[in-house]
Amino acid sequence: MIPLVFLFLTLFNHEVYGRARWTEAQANAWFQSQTYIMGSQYITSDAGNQLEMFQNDTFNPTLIDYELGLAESLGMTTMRIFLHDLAYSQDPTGFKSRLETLLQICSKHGIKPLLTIFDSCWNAFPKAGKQPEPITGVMLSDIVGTYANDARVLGWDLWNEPGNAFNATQNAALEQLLPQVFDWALSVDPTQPVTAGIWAGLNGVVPSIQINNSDIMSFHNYDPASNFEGMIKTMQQFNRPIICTEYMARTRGSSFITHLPIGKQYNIGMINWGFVNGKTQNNYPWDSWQNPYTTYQPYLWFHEVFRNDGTPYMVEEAQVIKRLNGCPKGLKSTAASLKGLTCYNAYTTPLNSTDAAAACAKTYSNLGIIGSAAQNTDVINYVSANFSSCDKFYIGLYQDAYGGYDWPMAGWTYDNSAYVNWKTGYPTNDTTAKCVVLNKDGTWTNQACSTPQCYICSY
Ligand SMILES: *[C@@H]1O[C@H](CO)[C@@H](O)[C@H](O)[C@H]1NC(C)=O
Ligand SMILES: *[C@@H]1O[C@H](CO)[C@@H](O)[C@H](O)[C@H]1NC(C)=O
Ligand SMILES: *[C@@H]1O[C@H](CO)[C@@H](O)[C@H](O)[C@H]1NC(C)=O
Ligand SMILES: *[C@@H]1O[C@H](CO)[C@@H](O)[C@H](O)[C@H]1NC(C)=O
Ligand SMILES: *[C@@H]1O[C@H](CO)[C@@H](O)[C@H](O)[C@H]1NC(C)=O
Ligand SMILES: CC(=O)N[C@H]1CO[C@H](CO)[C@@H](O)[C@@H]1O
Repeated sequence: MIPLVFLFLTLFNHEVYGRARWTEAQANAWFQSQTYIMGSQYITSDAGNQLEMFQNDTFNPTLIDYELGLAESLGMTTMRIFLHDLAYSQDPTGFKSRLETLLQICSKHGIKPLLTIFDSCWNAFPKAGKQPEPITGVMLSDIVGTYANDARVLGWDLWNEPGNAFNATQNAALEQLLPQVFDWALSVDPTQPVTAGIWAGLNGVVPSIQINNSDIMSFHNYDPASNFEGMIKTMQQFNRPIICTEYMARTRGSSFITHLPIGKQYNIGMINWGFVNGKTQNNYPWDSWQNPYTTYQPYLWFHEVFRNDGTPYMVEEAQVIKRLNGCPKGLKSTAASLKGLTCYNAYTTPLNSTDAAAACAKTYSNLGIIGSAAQNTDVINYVSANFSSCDKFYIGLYQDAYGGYDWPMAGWTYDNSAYVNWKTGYPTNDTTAKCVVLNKDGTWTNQACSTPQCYICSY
């Protein structure tokens, strides 16, 4: 028989408190069921802040659809999106209908957003001074409650950088409010995790509240690789999944190329600050408040993945991001490779070699580069199984001005120790046959570059 008091507590617990903080096992099981969590903080490039992004007059679903398409093209799986308490309180119904539209667009692009509710950095203390609690609690339980069972939402980042730029009075209020914020979120029994990122060390009352209440751990770090790795190790002590919810400030030594492989190695989620350059001007460093960069441009962009025209700021970064997202919709070869290129996509619309190379470049790839016999076999198996309509495919190898053969990567030229798999009698010494195709039997032959063929891209 179930003791009455236990039954009562269970009911009480469910009705009033929603759910408890996940156990470590629950949190880790959740993490393992997700595809690799990688993405950017996202605000539409035509908005200067979240209020503009979410207000009725300036909400722009067409642009969101285009920009999240860019995220999808890099294989990103999440976007960290700040909501805004003012946009909500002006018009809760309208705000939620726009949030619904946003979630539909996210879902279309395979993006599960991490929704961020409150912010110490960008807004003032929510409704500072005058009874913040009721407004805060209503908004939280309404928004989290509306989507508590919605698989389109990755999780709830309840408060961005709690205490950043707060004075002592505000901090004292925060110490009272923050535990309630977690309680309100859990009161509606969300199926997603709640978190609030550590941003200035683990010591102090506020970080302690964050650590003790988060289902999954999250942190911000804009430091070079060794410090970043140290922070991951520090966060591992809690035995819970970890997401780095802010990094990437190129001039501080925090970049995609340095940090993404470390994040992947430790299997933590990776979300950088900045996506498409626009009205927030996140390409400028933090000192742009004092130095507005009106007379010269920064020599290296601080944040952002894409330029405003939709091209990546650095193609090499786009390639690294895409590759670490696990070769979306293509072959991931585990065989020995050249320059770490392991992902392949084949295309069946015949193009001449110049146009094929340009088509690859559009997906942040090179015309196929094959680095070993095992990789050649992987590629052949992949195209035979999936692209049987083509009997040959352009790869990137081409005859240079001296009659040698090169791969199409800057700074890398043909060397005789590199793997080749010429068909007997090839390459022919024909100066009109400077491009190379991979044949169905795995051999390579050179031919005219103008002939339209299927082609393979790699990155
Ligand atoms: C919201 O914006 C749309 C398009 O700009 C407009 O048609 C509609 O009337 C607006 N709704 C409200 C409640 O202001
Ligand atoms: C702290 O900041 C709040 C909000 O800006 C302000 O109202 C208050 O006077 C400040 N308190 C102190 C002690 O500076
Ligand atoms: C967090 O949990 C630790 C260990 O249980 C405890 O010592 C600490 O006081 C808690 N922090 C807060 C702010 O409650
Ligand atoms: C092409 O010419 C090079 C020297 O120029 C020669 O070594 C090679 O055997 C020739 N290949 C063929 C297939 O005739
Ligand atoms: C490929 O076709 C394009 C036009 O689509 C043309 O400009 C280009 O010169 C062609 N390249 C070769 C190698 O034939
Ligand atoms: C992209 C694609 O169609 N991949 C398929 C290629 O073939 C293998 C083996 O049949 C499938 O597992 C892939 O899904």
